[in-house]
Amino acid sequence: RNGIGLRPLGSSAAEFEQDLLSNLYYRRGTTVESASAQDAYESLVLTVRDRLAERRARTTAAHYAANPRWVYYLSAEYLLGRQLEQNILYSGTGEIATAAMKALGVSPEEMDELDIEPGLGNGGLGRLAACLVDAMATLDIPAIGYGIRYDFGIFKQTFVDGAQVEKPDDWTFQGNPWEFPAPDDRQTVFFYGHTTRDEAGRTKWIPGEIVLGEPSHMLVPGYGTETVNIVRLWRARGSESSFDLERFSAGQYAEAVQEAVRAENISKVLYPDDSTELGRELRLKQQYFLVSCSLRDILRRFRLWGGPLTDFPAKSVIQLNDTHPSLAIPELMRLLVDEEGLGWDEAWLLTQRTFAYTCHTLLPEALETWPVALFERLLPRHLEIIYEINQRLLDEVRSRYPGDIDRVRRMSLIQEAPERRVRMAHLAVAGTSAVNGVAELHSQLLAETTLHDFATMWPGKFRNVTNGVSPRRFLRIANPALSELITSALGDSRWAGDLDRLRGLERFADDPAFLRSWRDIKRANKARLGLGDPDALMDVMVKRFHEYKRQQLKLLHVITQYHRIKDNPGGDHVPRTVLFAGKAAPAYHAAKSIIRLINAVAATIEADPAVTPYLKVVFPPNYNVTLGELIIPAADLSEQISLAGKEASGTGNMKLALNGALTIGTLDGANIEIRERVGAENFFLFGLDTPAATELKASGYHPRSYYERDPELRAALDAIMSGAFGGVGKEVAESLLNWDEYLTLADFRAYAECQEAVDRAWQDQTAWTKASLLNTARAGYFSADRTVSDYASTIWHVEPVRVTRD
Ligand code: 26M
Repeated sequence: RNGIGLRPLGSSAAEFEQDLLSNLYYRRGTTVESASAQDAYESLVLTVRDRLAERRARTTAAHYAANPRWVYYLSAEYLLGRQLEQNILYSGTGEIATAAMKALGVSPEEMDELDIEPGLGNGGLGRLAACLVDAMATLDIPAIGYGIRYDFGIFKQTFVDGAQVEKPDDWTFQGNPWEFPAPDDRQTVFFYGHTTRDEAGRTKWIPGEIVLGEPSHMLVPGYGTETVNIVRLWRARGSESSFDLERFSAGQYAEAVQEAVRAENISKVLYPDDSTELGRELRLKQQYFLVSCSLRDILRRFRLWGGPLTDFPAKSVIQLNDTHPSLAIPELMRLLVDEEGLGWDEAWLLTQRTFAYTCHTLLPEALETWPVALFERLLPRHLEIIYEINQRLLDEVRSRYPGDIDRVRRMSLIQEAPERRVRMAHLAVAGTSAVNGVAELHSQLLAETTLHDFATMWPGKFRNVTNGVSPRRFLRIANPALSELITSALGDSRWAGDLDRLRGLERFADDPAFLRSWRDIKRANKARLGLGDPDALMDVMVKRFHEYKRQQLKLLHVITQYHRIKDNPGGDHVPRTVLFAGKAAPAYHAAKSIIRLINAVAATIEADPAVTPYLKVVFPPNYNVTLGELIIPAADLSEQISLAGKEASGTGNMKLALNGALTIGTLDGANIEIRERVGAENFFLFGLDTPAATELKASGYHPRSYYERDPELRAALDAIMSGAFGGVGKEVAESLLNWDEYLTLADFRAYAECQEAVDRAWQDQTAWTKASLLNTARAGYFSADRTVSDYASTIWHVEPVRVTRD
């Protein structure tokens, strides 16, 4: 028996198989003869899960004994990806699980197909949260990720006549065998109502609606360690009294459940928005629901220890993933002042010391603000607290900058015109002790532009923590063939937990046999993906659709290539497969038009036999983590072509470089750091930099002048305007010609020339493969383990707690 009083689960194939059978009989209640594939899958999940649950129990024991400072990561989104393969890898059950599957007559591939990806996020921010919780566990940091268990995740993207059509993602239709419900830990959440003062002068919030938050958790094991942390996800429920039996008995069935339905709608669906504001009441309710449940849970855990409240920040650091959970700041103030009876100043110091804030954008329209009127109705006490915070903030501004009325107006938590709104980013900066951007350039621009006044007043608060990605998910699991080659070259697989070790690959950069293996694997990954000729250059642009990311720039270049091939059918064109994948927010019409136009161009090219030998455009629908794991290892070229100064970091850029794709990119986000590390000679740089883009906008930008001066650009836009692609996409061309917010036309020529350099480089396959290898070898910095270790040492000030085997 080990330290937690359990006989450890067996590590032999026979024991694993026995446990699998037990689960099939006793948990699923079926037999080998009548088992469905789903029965086999769920039994397998339970068998793997039990092994992690045992580690989880030991982790909890170790954490309680150590009484450490905990990290609480608050995020409205988690894009965890499929769980089965990762949990088999992390639990070290690969061989015995494969043997047991064989004995049961099922294949790993079949089991993976049944493993549904929880799509509880939109894009980069949600996947970053998943990579960071993975890395926290890997580094033995005591941590909990808090989030929302949406009934419906990010919509499923389908194409109808080339246009995006959204379908609901009922991801738990078959249940979710990875999840542990914990109804005992449910919390009560208030909404609406009003505030009153009692005799002692304390404020009380009398709510108008009460909703329950029911938690469940998924296990987050670390790689190469015994630590198993959790993400705790809240689901909204009506209280027991929300069912109106009287009405039901009177036959008013809809009315009888309306209160419960209203409550449950809070966690019904993920908002499919990415960086465009949309001020829906239900969204604000979601945010407060997450914050209220999580903070009460954090305080409950703190009270288990029993120390004085003044020690709260010594035992807890709460990281806010963007402003989505920033209501946690006034909520903690409310709990400390109204419920615990602390004085304002003391409560404020504790609050500031507890929180840190990560900003993920620079786009002003993506900074959250909420109408004061909505706040007043939904969260009356929080608005009072925000006013009080604002008063003290602006007093400080006035005393630091006497007479500077404009600065006071700019820094206020309240925007006055055209309507009064609460600025959540200002609240997040005021209420935290550290604010970070997600790449060097982003952090610098935040301090110089978006949050300049705050950075001037509190320079010590502002940091950079460059993003990173999980090397396990995006190299070890996504690219098994390359992983094996790397392991055999380096002599062991320690690189997956210590990514700087990839440096050791550099000594194979001139080894012809090794380069041949490297290239063969890339080719096999393209064949596995099955989209286009595996000998063609695989040119990949995968990310959410947004005008600032400039999928339209890539598309204009595709049309130019099409024209060049048409004009010179016998030329020695480099064969390319151009792959686009990504979703557009359902209400983002301009982005959806670009999707529709890409599909129309793809169809036109596909129908032209003179062009198909050289150019193919593919657009697999429904890009998600699982599809990314298939596409990224197959990429030769990584498109990172956002307008400089707009992409906070990017993380797809890191995943692709790690898998040996060469980047064609602008000096934006983390592209800059990738280029510095992999070497300028292994990176295709083009386009305006941030100062040049700012300058061009300021001096009056006329997109039409580029159209007029550049015949190829003109031909591409004219083709769209004249209906060459089934009449589709005229609004895309018009918007570029008349406005072109993101300087697409200004960067077109530089981009086209840079793509010619790509073609030339591709013609020397040995040199290309060497550059590919060097991208992988030098991408170690972009491990999420490094990111988390930066957070731990510069912001969280936390220490690892080792979990022992017995
Ligand atoms: C806003 C309002 C209503 C509903 C949803 C939203 C919303 C949701 C997600 C707004 C923004 C959201 O995400 C922004 C995002 O993903 N940002 C990306 O974060 C990555 C991780 O730091 C960076 O690498 C990307 O550059 C950045 O665009």
